[in-house]
This record gives sequence, structure tokens and C-alpha cells, in this order.
Amino acid sequence: MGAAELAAGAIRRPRSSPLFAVGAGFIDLTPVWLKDFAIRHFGTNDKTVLLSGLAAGLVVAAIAVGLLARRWRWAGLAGLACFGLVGLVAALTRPTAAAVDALPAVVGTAAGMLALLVLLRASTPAAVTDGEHRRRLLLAGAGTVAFAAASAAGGRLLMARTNVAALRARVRLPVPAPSNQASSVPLGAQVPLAGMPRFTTPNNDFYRVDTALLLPQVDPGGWTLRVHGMVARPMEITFDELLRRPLIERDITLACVSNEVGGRLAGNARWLGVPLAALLREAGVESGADQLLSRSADGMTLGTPLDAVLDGRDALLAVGMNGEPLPIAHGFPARMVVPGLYGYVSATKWVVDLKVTRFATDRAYWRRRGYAEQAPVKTFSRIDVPAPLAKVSAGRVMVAGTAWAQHRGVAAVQVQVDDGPWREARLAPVPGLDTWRQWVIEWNAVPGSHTLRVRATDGTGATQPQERARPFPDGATGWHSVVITVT
Ligand SMILES: Nc1nc2c(c(=O)[nH]1)N[C@H]1C(S)=C(S)[C@@H](COP(=O)(O)O)O[C@H]1N2
Ligand SMILES: [Mo]
Repeated sequence: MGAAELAAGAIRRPRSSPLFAVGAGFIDLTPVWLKDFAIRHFGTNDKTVLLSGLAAGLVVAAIAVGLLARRWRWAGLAGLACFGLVGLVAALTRPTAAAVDALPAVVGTAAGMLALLVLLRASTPAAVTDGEHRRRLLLAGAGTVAFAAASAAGGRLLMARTNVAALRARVRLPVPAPSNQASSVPLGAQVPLAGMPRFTTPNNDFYRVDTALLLPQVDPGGWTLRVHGMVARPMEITFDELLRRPLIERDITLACVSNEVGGRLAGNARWLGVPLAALLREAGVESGADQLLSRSADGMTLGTPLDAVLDGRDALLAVGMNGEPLPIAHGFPARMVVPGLYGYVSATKWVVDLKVTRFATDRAYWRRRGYAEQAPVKTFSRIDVPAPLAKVSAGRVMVAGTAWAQHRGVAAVQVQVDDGPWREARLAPVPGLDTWRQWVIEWNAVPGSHTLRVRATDGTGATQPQERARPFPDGATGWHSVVITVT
């Protein structure tokens, strides 16, 4: 494994490392229920859990191969060959694979076989004293471990050369024309209570959901965006050309379809970007097209309803997030953001390719796994304060939270205590229809255990349904409730 890491680093293709390639293949083959389970229980740590699980599996398999090899040398070598083959197939079936990606698995397998033969030889009692035999065995074992550790560390160092953090730091984003700047967030958008999320989510706290085991490292100098498919004038633009186009700045809340009732897989940021509709109109969208299929540098595909991109909302090809270039984890150098749609059908990070097409012709990644084709964000409301199972003192208690219904807007939020009447919460002001909205209500709490419930009504007059549904296939529904104790 160490030798394979070293080879992957040497050819500057971290994705060809068998460990990462197998992990990435595993992510692609993971059934939806297991993925939901992982997001629910491990959240943003899902990738660490996967890599640790993989490493543990490898250790067990390596022990099995070693034991086999002690009886039959050929069986040990065959076991290693199987290992190698899995890594090879995984590396060569990545969407971004090239023939060179076979190298790390081949190098790793050869090194593994060599190590096995050396260790077997050292462990076979020879015509030497017991002490000499033990000394040889220790030397061979320690040598193998040292080589493995050094090559793995060296591989990581070489892989780090592909990191684009320094290039990102050099990007200077233009300031949009005054008329294209976001209106300032109204005073009071933030409900000033401890435990409330920030109205504008800092980049470091912004939720991250993607299938990228290794973050794509895209050099903005070499980046181009291809626009093709059902268009009259296919085009390809560079990052500099993108920055020279008129930029607009908007506050937009992004939400993940995997967000459960009460969940936190959403964030609100000030995005800077190029209007997608103008770009597509320049390319000349042909009639009959209904899908914008976007592809990322790591081969991920997302399918966006073309209607939503062209209907006048602020669908963006974003380059900036909260006043800085997009963080690498959030799509540097460019990503899509479309208000009102769940991320998996709209928010392509590290985007490099836009194909105007039909839903009947092309199926994007999550649609192939049974997720909905159209995925407007469902109206959501959550109680943030008091926290679940909190203890508060009787008397005046402030209950507050967050609601969203991007592009329709939140028109009302109501709160119910136990089986009492639904009461209207006070809505905080918002800059527009595309962000989440905070709310607050005063409650005269009496001692005992109480259930607080919340529901929101969107700008079309539709109220959140009470019925609970899981996130698959088009977003969770149901009222959020918290149980608290008043003393
Ligand atoms: N390239 C790429 N883009 C992607 C994804 C992905 O897996 N790969 N995940 C999507 C999903 S499911 C969501 S919810 C949003 C999350 O964006 P964030 O990580 O910046 O919050 O990105 C979207 N864009
Ligand atoms: Mo998502």
C-alpha cells in the first residue's frame, strides 16, 4: 500500500491510489439506505469513517493472506494478486481514469509480493542458530514496516504538490458593479439569542456534502468550462474570461436533500458569480431541451431542470463565497448555485462541463440511484432555541429557529406547545426570497415537561405537511418538535 501511494504521488494522480480508488468505488456502489445512514450518524465525518473501515478490512485481509502464505506460498501470492486486481479495477473505472492510473496498483502488488517472499524466507528456519533466525526475522519485519511507512509518507508528500491552496490565495475577484451587489442583510435578520445559527454561515462552518473522497484540486489557470449539447453555438471559456463577464452577488441558502427533519445540512452564503441564464442564452439553447447536465472535474454529474435556470431566478456560476474565492471544499474555482433546488440537482462544485440536453437522454448520478428528477426544496422549519431536552426556568422563554422555502419565501411560522393552539411567530426580515428566515416567539412557560412544535407556510400559501417522510427520493417532510423541561 505504501509503495502504491508513492507511485500515485510520483505520477501526480492521487486518485489512482488503490486505497482512494477502492474507497471512491465503494462510495459509488453504496446503496442509498447505507449512504443515508452514514450521513445521519457520521455527518461530515462519513469519509474518515469509510477510510478507517477500509484500512481495518485491509489489515484483516493481510493477516489472512499471511497465514495462507505460511502453508502455501502460491496462495499468499495469489491473495496479493487479488488485492492488486481490486485496486487496479477500481483505479481504471474512476470517471477520470487514464491508462497511467494502473501503475500504482501494479507497483504496489509487486512490492507486496516482494515483501511477502522476503518475510517468508526470513521466517523459514534455516541452518542457523535460533538467535540468528530471530534476528533475521526481526530485521526483515522492521525493514518492511519502515519501507511501508516511508513510502506512504513520501507518497502523501508528493500528492500534496497537487494542492491548489496557493493558487487560490492568488485569485483576485472583481468587485461587481454597484447595481449588481447584494442588498445588505437587513438589521434584525439575525435573532440575537444564544444558540441561533448565524444568518450568514461562515465558510468554515458551511456544511459539506459530496462524493469526493479526495478534494478535486483544479488549477484556475488550466480550468475551462465547456458549454455544449443542444446549443446553437458551443463554447469554451477560461477562468479569466469568466471573471471578465458581468458578475452579480446574491444571498442564497443551499440545502441538501439528505437533510432530515430538524437537520443542519443547509447554509446561507453571499455568492458572487456569473448569471447562468445569460451564458446559456449566448450559447443559444435549442428547443426541446429540458435538462442542464453539469459535470465536475472528478466526474460527478448533476442534472438541473433547465426551466429553473432560465426562469429569471439568480442561477449562478459562482466563483466567490462570502467575499473570498470559493473554498476548495466548496467547489474552487467555480460551482453552480440555483436558488430553490436541492444541491444534488443544482449545486455542482468544481464544474467543468455544461451539457444542454433532455432528461430522457441523460441520467445524472443521483437520478440513476433513484432520486427524483425534479427536486425543488421543500418548506422546512426547525426549532433551534431551546435545544432538545434543555432545562429552562418557568416564566418568559424565547423560542426561536430557522425556516426556509427558497425562491418561494417563508410567509409564516407557527408554534404549538403541547396540544395548545398554533401561534404565529414573529418573522425576522430577510434580503429576499432565496434565503432562510429566522423566527422567534415568546412563551410563558409553566413547570413540567413540554413538547414544542413548529411548522412553516411558504409564499404560495402552502403549509408544511405533518406527515413524516424520509429524505429519499425528494426530500424529508414533517414537523420538527423538541421536548424540554421547565423548572
Ligand atoms: N462535484 C460535486 N458537486 C456537488 C456534489 C458532489 O458530490 N460532487 N454534491 C451536491 C450536493 S448533494 C449538495 S447538497 C451540495 C453541497 O454543497 P456544499 O458542500 O458546498 O455545501 O453540493 C452539490 N454539488
Ligand atoms: Mo445533497
